[in-house]
Amino acid sequence: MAFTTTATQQTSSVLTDEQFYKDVIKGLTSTPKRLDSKYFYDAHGDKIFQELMGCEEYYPTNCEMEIFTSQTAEICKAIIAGGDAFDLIELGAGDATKSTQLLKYLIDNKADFTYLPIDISENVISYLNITLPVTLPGIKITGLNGEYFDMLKKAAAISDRRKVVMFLGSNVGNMPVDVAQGFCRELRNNLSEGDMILIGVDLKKNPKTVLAAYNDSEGITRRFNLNLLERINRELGGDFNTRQFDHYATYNPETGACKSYLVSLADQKIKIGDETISFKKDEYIYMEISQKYAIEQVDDMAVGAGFKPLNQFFDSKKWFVDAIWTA
Ligand code: AVJ
Repeated sequence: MAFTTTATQQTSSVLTDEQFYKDVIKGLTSTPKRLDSKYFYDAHGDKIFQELMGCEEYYPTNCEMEIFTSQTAEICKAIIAGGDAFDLIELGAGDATKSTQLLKYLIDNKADFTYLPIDISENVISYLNITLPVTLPGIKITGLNGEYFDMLKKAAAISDRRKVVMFLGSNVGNMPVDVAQGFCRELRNNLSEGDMILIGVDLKKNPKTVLAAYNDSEGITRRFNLNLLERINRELGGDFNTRQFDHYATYNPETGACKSYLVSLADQKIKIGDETISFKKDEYIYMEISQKYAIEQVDDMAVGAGFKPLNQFFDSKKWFVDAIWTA
């Protein structure tokens, strides 16, 4: 599968170049320097992330795919048991390969639902709007391009049916634990009693296994990170030389935080529009967190946010969990 379409019929994008520029300058003038990983996902980043998902060392996709293919009926029955007609909302849908397993089962079993994928990538949303009706005949789909909560509110304005919100692939890991907790609380506040969450969480495991997923031997993760510098060059008129930056990933088994950085290989000055950003040799940009959880923390997060844990589905290695929570 590849994102090649450029046609659009999505609800308008809310990510402007001005916001991107402001966030980049703010991040790179902070101490320590940082960039927001949500900006990884332009058309190039989407493609590199797809490569990464096909890479042996990047296990989360394979684990969640195993869960969705081996326990499709159990998961879908739990969703359907919550009530008749519903909106199936997916936060950060990406290419929807994993959710397609569930969508297909729901359509085959005549469940009455509309699929509302939400994604920060405009490229992803136009791709899904065009391709899913072909691969899944009979699907009702409304793609929403933008930030999670903006689009969730939009979804609530479109329909007042029961909501089932999927937040898969350990997307929740892109937030530190306390932020994730607040995010789940806000999610709960945007939902009503009887609504559901299906959340995919990457679990703590052998630290070497985790680290290898974020420091793969082919260097795909490296390219994925460097692409954000290239995106800044392309869209904001930056002059980063990506050969002057190195990818560095760390995993702390105590906290479960896997973090990645780009390290400057020289003293250098970067121009972005009218701004000049100075780097010292060995100075880093903090790029991303991919938080891993102990299984006990997953129910705690649900309860802390005001949800009731209903179900947990594991892959055979117990490296990943998809949990259902009810509001
Ligand atoms: C899309 C946020 C789930 O953190 O595992 C993969 C992104 N970054 N490799 C993750 C990512 C580097 C991914 N998520």
